[in-house]
Amino acid sequence: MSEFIFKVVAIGDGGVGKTSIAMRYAYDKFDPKYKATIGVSYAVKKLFHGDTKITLSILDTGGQEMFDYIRPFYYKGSSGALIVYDITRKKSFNNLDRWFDNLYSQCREIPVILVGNKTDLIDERVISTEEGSNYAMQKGVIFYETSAKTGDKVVDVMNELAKVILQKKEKVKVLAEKPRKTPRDKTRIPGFMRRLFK
Ligand code: G3D
Ligand code: MG
Repeated sequence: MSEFIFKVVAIGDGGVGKTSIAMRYAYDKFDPKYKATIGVSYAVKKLFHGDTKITLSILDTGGQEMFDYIRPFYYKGSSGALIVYDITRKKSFNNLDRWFDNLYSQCREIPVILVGNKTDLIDERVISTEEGSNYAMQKGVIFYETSAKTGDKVVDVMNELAKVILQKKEKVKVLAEKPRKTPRDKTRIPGFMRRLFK
C-alpha cells in the first residue's frame, strides 16, 4: 500500500465559501459562526483511493485574500487547487481570471477544479451552471457546483481532486521509470558477454 500527503489550496474571493467547503469536507460541519483567525490553518482528511492512502490537507487563507492576492508561500508545495466562486455573486465569477493567473504564476501545471459554491441559494443564483461549465472548459479544468451548507458535491469535489493529483503523480512516475536505452549502457557490457546472453 502506498501513502501520499497532498497539500491543496482553496482560492477565490473572500466570502465565496472556501473555509466552509474545507470545514464541511474535513469535519462534515457547516458552522456559520466559524471565523478563521488571521494566519493560515489546515483542514486535514484521510481517504483511500484503491489501496492508496491519501492525506489531503487543505490550506486555509484565514481571510488574507481580503487584503491582497495571497502570498507565494501560500501556494508553495501545493499539489492541487480549488478555485472557488459564489454562484450568487457575479463579481466573484468575474475575478476568476485573476485567480487563475495568480495561481499559475506560482504553480505551473497544477491540477485545478473550478467550484461554483452556494447552490442551496436557488433564488439568488446569478451565474448559471452553463456559464460556469463553459468557463471551466475554456480554462481546461474540471467543474463542479457545491453547497457547503447542505454538503452537496463537497466530498465528490475533493475525491476528484485527490484522484487527478494521484493520476498526475503516477504519470510522472511512469515517465521517470521508463528504462533508458542509452549507448552508454551498451558500452558498459563487454561485447563477448552480450553475445553470451543473446
Ligand atoms: P471564505 O472562506 O471563502 O471567505 P466562508 O468564505 O467559508 O467564510 O463563507 C462566507 C459566508 O458564506 C459565510 O457566511 C458562510 O456561512 C456562507 N456560506 C459558505 N458556503 C455556503 C453555502 O454553500 N451556502 C450558503 N447558503 N452559505 C454559504 P457568514 O454569514 O458567516 O459570512
Ligand atoms: Mg475563509
